[in-house]
Amino acid sequence: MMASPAERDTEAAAILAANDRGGFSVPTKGLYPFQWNWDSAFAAMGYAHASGERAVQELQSLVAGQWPNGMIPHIIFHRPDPGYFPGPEVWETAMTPPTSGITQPPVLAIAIAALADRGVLAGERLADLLEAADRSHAFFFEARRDPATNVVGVVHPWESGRDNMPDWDDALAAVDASKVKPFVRRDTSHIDAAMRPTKEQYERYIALVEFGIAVGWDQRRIMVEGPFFVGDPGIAAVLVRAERELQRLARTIGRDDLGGNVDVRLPALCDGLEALWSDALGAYTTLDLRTGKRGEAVSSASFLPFAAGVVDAAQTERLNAHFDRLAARCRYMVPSYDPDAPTFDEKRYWRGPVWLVVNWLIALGLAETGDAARAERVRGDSRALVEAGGFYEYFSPLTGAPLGGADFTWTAAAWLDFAR
Ligand code: 2M8
Repeated sequence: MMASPAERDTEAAAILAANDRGGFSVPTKGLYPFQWNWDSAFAAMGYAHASGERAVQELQSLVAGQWPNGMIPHIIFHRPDPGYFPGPEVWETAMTPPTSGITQPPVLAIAIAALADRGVLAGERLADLLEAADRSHAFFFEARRDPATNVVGVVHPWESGRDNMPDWDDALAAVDASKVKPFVRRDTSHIDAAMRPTKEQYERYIALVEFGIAVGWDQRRIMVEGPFFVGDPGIAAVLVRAERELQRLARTIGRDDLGGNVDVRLPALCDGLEALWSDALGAYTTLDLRTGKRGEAVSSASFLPFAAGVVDAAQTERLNAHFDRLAARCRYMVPSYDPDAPTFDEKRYWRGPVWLVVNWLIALGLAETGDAARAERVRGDSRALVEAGGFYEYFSPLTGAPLGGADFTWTAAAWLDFAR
């Protein structure tokens, strides 16, 4: 049902309030009952529209889960909830508060910058959050960067945030799941199984968790010896942008010590991102760091390097050609996977549907490179999706049908801060 922008504003604020668990948000009631890493960073930018204090709290509660090695885990289990699998008893990380054992795209510094620029985050609290971001970026550099290529990769598809994107298929299929004990998924009791990853994929997701447990969650061993390590243009591009934001803010507040390591890390990270450019495809794509195989189709992550400020003129031309081809095929940009690929699936999670938070970062990058028209296509489509369909987890790029969980925190935040 089509709602007016003002009605959607009210609904978005109500969703953020309803998903507030007292200082941290859950992505949505039922399906995801804990705090998720990149969801929270986007949520903070949404909360800032109602309360700067609440926005700052969201980031503080996120960094409360940071590990001694600097990793900010992908889930923080502040309170038990039987409604999600795998919960803390499966991860066995022995952290306080209990957490998962992997990370997610480091949107944190981007959110810190947004709050600081709005004037709701300053002084000691800003410095403390920047320090947490710096330690998290150092973790990526040490434990998620292939030293030979400088490519930043993920050790689990869940780390990418784009869980079942087809580019992970081959590397995931090679993971041995024969010893995984039987388990009961909870996601398919909340959502139609046709919109979620398959059973075979879930078994391998759990096999990767069991590998982490077997090596005592030694994050370098997981990168070097683990069964899955794939270069990810999504996480690599977000990290480069996050490093730039960290450096800018550290300089602004006269704390060069906090941004000092960026000088060392950034050139390597930019080289690593360039190593994810596929000339055959004319786009950034994944690179399996065990086998050397590159992803063969564009995904929404192919357009994220615009926000990292690394795309040259020749690359822009080739990415624009893909963008325009996708834009002609899809009523709503940006599909999470190439609709011309045989593995595209209009409804299945990260294999095709549009996600507003990815659109948010893509549009930001396009606008910064001076491409107002394509940026506006992405923003306008995002707005139209919510106006017609509400605050769903994801949407069909072909019809705009709302999919996945309802009343979603980051979709509400994306509406308030980007799409409307
Ligand atoms: C989805 O991932 C979780 C695992 O982390 C799941 O399916 O159980 C992804 O869309 C991820 O990007 C997101 O952060 C999370 C919570 O919204 O859900």
